[in-house]
Amino acid sequence: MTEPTYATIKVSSAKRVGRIQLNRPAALNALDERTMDEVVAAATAFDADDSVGAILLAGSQKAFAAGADIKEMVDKSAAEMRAADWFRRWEDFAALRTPVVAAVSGYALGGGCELALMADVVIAGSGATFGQPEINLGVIPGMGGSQRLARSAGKAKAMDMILTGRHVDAAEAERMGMVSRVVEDGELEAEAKTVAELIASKSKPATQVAKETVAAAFETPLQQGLLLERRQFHALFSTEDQAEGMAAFQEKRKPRWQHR
Ligand code: CO8
Repeated sequence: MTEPTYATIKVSSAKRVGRIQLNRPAALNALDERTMDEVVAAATAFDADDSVGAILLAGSQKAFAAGADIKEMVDKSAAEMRAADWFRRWEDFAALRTPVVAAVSGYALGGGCELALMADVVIAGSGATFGQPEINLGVIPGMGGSQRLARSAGKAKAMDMILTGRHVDAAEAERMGMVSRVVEDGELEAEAKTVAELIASKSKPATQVAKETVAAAFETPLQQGLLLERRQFHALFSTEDQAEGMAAFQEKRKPRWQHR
């Protein structure tokens, strides 16, 4: 099978981690239609690949992504925006079963911030800047920001960021619950890789089910979520990895995951 070639992203894989790097430096990784298609296509391909246990999404040092591509949107009519429904493709990204680790350096604005919010673990460099500046363009977030920011950071912070368009630095983003960890900029790449490789080294059915179950917490009432968790827990006893993991504990050795 020939590997797909991409124009706006760089894709590689090693140690069970599939890596996608946004690569439109001249536009600060602004998400135009082609970039969105390529990110979703590459992530979907990794998701279907048994040899990939985590996806690492990165930008450049200056920008994770500076938002949806304003130049591509500037002349669009409401009818064209509605017909193209550009941002719907991110539903496929949000539905990935493989855990996604985002390594955020520099600007994560608008769609870039929303892309980070779609990741499961967000590692930020200390110089990273997050923001939803769409209000300054006369629009609102369109890739999930109003919903996901409110869920991860709460109403007060979501309203503050979305209504004022103000940027927050990595430390504030971490306090707000948008970010899992902040590391020195120089350590970002290594830390994100370590986290992705660690997740990828676990049992794939277990990480998939863990992601799915935590994600359900944002959709379900507590009792339903707790029931789902117990059912998922029970179901994992049908995997070879559960038997292996518990046997390895008893035998005081490292588990050898079969990922099934
Ligand atoms: N789209 C297109 N091009 C961009 C974008 C963008 N979002 N961001 C930066 N660029 C381009 C610049 O135009 C510039 O190109 P050129 O050299 O050809 O003029 C190049 O990248 C470098 O940018 P700057 O010269 O501006 O770099 P600075 O270091 O001076 O500033 C900033 C960096 C602060 C990041 C600045 O570029 C900026 O403010 N960018 C826009 C940020 C923004 O507003 N993002 C939100 C976009 S809208 C969105 O994401 C929501 C999508 C939902 C829409 C809902 C519709 C249904």
